[in-house]
Amino acid sequence: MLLTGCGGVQSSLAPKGPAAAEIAHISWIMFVGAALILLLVMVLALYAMYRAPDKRVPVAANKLIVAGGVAFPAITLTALLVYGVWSMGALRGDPQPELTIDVTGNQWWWEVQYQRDVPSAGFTTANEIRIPVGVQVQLRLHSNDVIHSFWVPNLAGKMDAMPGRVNSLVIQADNEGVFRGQCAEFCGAQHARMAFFVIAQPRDEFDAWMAQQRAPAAAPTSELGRRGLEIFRNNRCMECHAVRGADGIAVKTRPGPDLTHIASRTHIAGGTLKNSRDNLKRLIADSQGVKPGSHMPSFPDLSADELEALAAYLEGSP
Ligand code: HEC
Ligand SMILES: [Cu+2]
Repeated sequence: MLLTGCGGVQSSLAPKGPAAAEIAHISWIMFVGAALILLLVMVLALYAMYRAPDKRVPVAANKLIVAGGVAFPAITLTALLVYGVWSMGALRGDPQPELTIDVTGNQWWWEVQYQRDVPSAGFTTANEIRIPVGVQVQLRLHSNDVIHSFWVPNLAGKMDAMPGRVNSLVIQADNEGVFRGQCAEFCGAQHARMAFFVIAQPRDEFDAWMAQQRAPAAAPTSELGRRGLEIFRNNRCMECHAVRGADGIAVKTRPGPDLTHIASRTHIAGGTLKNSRDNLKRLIADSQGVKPGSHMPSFPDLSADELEALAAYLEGSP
């Protein structure tokens, strides 16, 4: 049990960016301070219990109460409050974000929009936020339904995503890495399967990824892929999913994740499954088994061949 806490994955005690480092610092100060005070109280309790009565040093009760019960907590808590407020200021600081990303909570997945204000250059992905290493990135947090909370413990504190309001959170990763995050506010049946990944990459890799995402999906070249696109068109998939390039509509909001370059994502269904052909087929056929209650219907009537074609089309490979 104790050792599972030491891996550093999704742990605020393993900070990988300045905001998280500040939070970890406060946590340690509070932990050590509380441990010292507990030690003091225990020593006093043991003294009172076991010291021979005739050898005890008498202290007047009201003196003890005024010193230990009023003055001491007032001083320590005030100091902690001042330090906490000061750190909050340092956390907010004066961000100079190089990049702004719109992240929208949905029951139960995250929509991620790059350059939302410039539709011709923008693109949309899901449950995966790529950022360049070492720069401040501003996230504008929205919600389409209920209150969610965006939390990547290795990089920053929690921030609510609320309907009708835009909250801002600045994240920065000091090094390359993949940081798991999760919705941190109970938001319904599949709240626990609403994870996401922040992937910090060197600038050139990030720019290459941006360019690749910006391009529309290529038309399928294989027979299987073409069949997959046809099945995709004929099964209501497009009512909920956009694939830029497949339907002639550049950017349009649909209730489900944008599937344009889904092959490039590491996971599907809010971190529930690794992204593989088998898992794509499994999710499409049995979404309600994988994520019961989710807004993606199961398609149990698709044959194994049809599922294979659909997955091949979505992966953009034969
Ligand atoms: C009624 C709307 C709706 C329809 C119709 C629909 N989907 Fe979905 N789909 C969703 C939603 C919502 C999600 C997100 C589920 C979640 O993770 O909670 C999703 C998730 C997915 C994902 C995983 C995407 C990711 O990045 O996590 C794939 C792949 C997918 N759908 C494929 C399909 C295919 C193929 C069809 C047609 C056979 C289809 N969907 C029909 C709503 C729909
Ligand atoms: Cu949630």
